Order: sequence, then C-alpha cells, then structure tokens
Amino acid sequence: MNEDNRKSIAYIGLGSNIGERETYLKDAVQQLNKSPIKVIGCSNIYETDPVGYTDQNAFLNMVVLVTTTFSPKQLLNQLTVIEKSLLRQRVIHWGPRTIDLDLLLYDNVQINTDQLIVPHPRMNERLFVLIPLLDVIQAEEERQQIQSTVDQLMELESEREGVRLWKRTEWLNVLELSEN
Ligand code: PH2
Ligand code: MG
Ligand code: MG
Repeated sequence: MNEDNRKSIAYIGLGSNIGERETYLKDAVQQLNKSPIKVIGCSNIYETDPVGYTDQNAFLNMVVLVTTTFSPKQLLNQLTVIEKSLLRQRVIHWGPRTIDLDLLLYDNVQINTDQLIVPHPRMNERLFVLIPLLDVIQAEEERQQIQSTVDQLMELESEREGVRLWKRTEWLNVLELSEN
C-alpha cells in the first residue's frame, strides 16, 4: 500500500503489435481492473507507426486512467504479471510484443530507481503516448502542458502521420458493470 492507504491516480500506456491486437488490449484492461486497481477512464484506440525499432508491424496504443491503493512499485509488479499472462516475451529491445504496459504517471510523484522511472522518461517524445493521454487526462494544468508538447511534435510532418484514430472505445460501460 502507499503510505496512508489513500487512493492514488495513475496513467498506464498500453501497446500491442502482434496477433489480435485489440483483444490483447481489452484483456489487459480487464485484468487491470481488479482490486485494488480500478480503471476509471479509457482513451480511444490509435494505430501508430512503430517508433525506435521500425521494422515491425503497426501498434495499437491506448492509455487508461486508474485509481489504486498500490504503491508505484506494487503497480509496476502487477503490470509485469499481466504482461506475462498475455505471453509477452522480451526478445528484441523495443521489438514486437503482444502487450506492453507502461506506468506513465503516478499522482505528482517523481521516481528514479533502477526498476522504475516516473514520469515515464520518453513519454514527452512519443505522440503514440501523448495523444491517447489527452483523451483521459484529468488536471487542466497537465492537459495544457501535454497539448503544447503535442502541438510542437505535430509540426513535424513525419510525426503527424504516425498516429491515427483507429477505434472509439466504449469499454468503460462494460467495466462499470463488473464487480470491482
Ligand atoms: N513501444 C515501444 C517502441 N516503439 N512504437 C509504437 N508506435 N507504439 C509503441 O507502443 C511502441 C513503439 C517500446 O515500448
Ligand atoms: Mg513501452
Ligand atoms: Mg514497457
């Protein structure tokens, strides 16, 4: 638990580029939404050109907003458990994966350890993170910051073409009916 057993909010980035990509995203969101983690917001799904290692299929990316009493480290462990259950294999660094779950933000906390850096160190360079994040971000100040970073990146034509709205999600309705 975090110090005072209070609910924290966190943003988690999801990506998939192998097999039934949407099913992997959906399974991951459903697995995430188990006590003490509650998914309270899902972005739309975007299809995105691979960044970094480019010789691989396009990704589906999205971002979810969760509340939790887990500490950042416990949350990270849970993300790894879910990745393993969805047969994530680490073969090529930044290479193809069934599912990737990245902890992007946790309250206003800053963490810098060997296992975990929060905010995610590369999120401000990645439209495939920032554009879905804009769909779910809560605080107005953070929204404005992210929007201005997006505007800057969008001036580069190569970046602008890399992220396309793929599907509008309505999964929250489904999740709200679940027991958690
Ligand atoms: N993840 C990476 C590397 N490159 N490119 C896209 N479009 N989407 C991703 O989720 C992604 C990536 C490493 O985690
Ligand atoms: Mg990643
Ligand atoms: Mg990752």
